[in-house]
Amino acid sequence: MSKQLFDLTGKVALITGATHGLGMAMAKGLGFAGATIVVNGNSSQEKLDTAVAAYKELGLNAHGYLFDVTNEEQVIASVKKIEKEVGAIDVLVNNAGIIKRTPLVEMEVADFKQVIDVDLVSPFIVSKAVVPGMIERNSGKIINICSMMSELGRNSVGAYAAAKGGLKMLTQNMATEWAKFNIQTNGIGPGYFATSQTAPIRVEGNPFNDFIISRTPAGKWGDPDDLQGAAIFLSSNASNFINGQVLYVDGGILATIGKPSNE
Ligand code: GCO
Ligand code: CA
Repeated sequence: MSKQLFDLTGKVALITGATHGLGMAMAKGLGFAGATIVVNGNSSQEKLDTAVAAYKELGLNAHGYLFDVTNEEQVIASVKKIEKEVGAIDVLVNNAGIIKRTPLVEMEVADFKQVIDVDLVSPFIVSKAVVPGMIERNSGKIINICSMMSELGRNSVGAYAAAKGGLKMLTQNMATEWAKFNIQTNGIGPGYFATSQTAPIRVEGNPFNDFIISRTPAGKWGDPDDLQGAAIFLSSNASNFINGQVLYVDGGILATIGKPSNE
């Protein structure tokens, strides 16, 4: 019974930006729970093919689609293609994102806008393309990948924080508009995870590395696979009455103010 609640057999899940990092970890989780996974990448066909091969190596049913999530025309055409070739999209994970670490006074407006475009506007673009089908079928799951920066500020990541804070509110608004169609829209807010995105700030001896470890009650960086459970939960029948929530998977960062360095 409880196993069935989390079973994704027969479901098709589209995960944007799933060629590496947290997107890949969550896509693997959905695949292990039985879903057919549709992997979106943007940088190159070669990188996408390598990723799809890696999923298949694990025995997962995976398909790759190359498109730019900020380009509405490409998104609409790709969603049509996916629904024709793979099947109706039951689960959408809006994961693709970028970060630029520049203090606000030094940041170019064009760079600020690019971060907003990828991290905030694209979840709207992709959802807008996928949701009409979900409304028609009266069923769907949308997961927006938020961040610690949906709740907190930090020096040099102003555009990213503005986008991720916005994405939290977009999640609540999607829930407001779409819950009545049996579409559950929620967010996952990863804490600090060991990925290529955080590689520049994760170097041994870097004060930021020590800071994150001491700031996190669990005392370590997250392992991307730690996100699988949250992704499966919010994609499955186990979350059928959960709407507009962000589930933070952060080793306890948001639970505490932290501790002085001598404790
Ligand atoms: C940073 C980090 C974060 C993480 C993550 C936190 O520079 O503070 O890169 O932004 O990437 O999103 O949830
Ligand atoms: Ca189906």
